[in-house]
Amino acid sequence: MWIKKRRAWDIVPASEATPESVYLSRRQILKAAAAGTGALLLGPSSLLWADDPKKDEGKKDEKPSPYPGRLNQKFKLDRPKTDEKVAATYNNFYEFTTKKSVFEHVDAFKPEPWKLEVTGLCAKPQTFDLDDLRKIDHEERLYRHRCVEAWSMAVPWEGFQLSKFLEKVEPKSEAKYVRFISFHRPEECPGIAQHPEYPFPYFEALTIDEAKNELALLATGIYGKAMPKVHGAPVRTVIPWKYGYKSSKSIVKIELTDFKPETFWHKLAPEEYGFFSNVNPDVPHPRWKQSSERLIGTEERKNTLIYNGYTALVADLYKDMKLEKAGD
Ligand SMILES: Nc1nc2c(c(=O)[nH]1)N[C@H]1C(S)=C(S)[C@@H](COP(=O)(O)O)O[C@H]1N2
Ligand SMILES: [Mo]
Repeated sequence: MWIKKRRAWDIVPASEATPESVYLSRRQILKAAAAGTGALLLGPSSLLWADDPKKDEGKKDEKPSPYPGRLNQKFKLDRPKTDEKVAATYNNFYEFTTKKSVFEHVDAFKPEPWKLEVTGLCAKPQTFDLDDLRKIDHEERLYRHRCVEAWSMAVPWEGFQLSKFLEKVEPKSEAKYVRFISFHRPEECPGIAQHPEYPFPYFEALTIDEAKNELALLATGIYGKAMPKVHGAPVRTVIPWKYGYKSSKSIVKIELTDFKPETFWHKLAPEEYGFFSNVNPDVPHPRWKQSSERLIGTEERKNTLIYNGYTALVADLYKDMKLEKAGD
């Protein structure tokens, strides 16, 4: 019975990101001091008390929350938002299970603390922790989200433009592609041992121009809160004009390359999943015809839109290319 567990849409609250261990150990030291055990005399920890040690006592160690970000009015939906619980109980996240009930398999997943390394062909490679990411100005964007399995949802993401984030590392002119690597912790992910045929960690990629497109997001939340485990806590990409598998969940590394990187689904089935994987109603996948889609929750069917309805913002990226295959 899943309701006995932590509900799938319960998020890791931003408050859990506070260095509670530091806070507790400070209180423990204070307690020890009060008990006269002389802890304060033990080595350099006493330097902690250069300022008044009591001034933070009883105060919660709170960080400003970036959620919800300011709604970016430019991105409008042509359909109602998907119900939050529906979106959080129907997911693809193969590290946990190949079924849609990911929420029943994420108990062991510990998305905090976390680090995101940005490396490769850039002048300023850097590693970001969650506090660094949450300090970046967040916005909320309503996007359609379309899986190649022909279902879709429409959700409010919380995050910032990938382009703005990449500026921080100063990509070199030789950087032509951007690779995204997801986390790899088999001990927290029951799906990994169950499916040795899958080449985890999950890996994906975009051209640098796609990554710089204003639609491409680095998301740290959804529905006005920090990202729940099922949607790819604590940080993922959102590439709304492409099939869902191009949006990588729970990423730990972004790499700028001068070569075209291999991608997870292309490696497994190159005939079925191309590199570009733009949503295209006219090009069927061998198992799912793409002309229409099922809206999860309401089960309504809608005609699929080329580029998932984002033509005005992305068509220029592909104007000189001939794209034919489902994935292309
Ligand atoms: N690391 C990782 N990222 C992933 C996947 C996955 O299995 N592992 N599945 C992809 C697929 S197929 C889809 S449709 C979307 C689903 O995102 P959602 O569950 O938040 O709707 O995540 C994508 N990102
Ligand atoms: Mo998908």
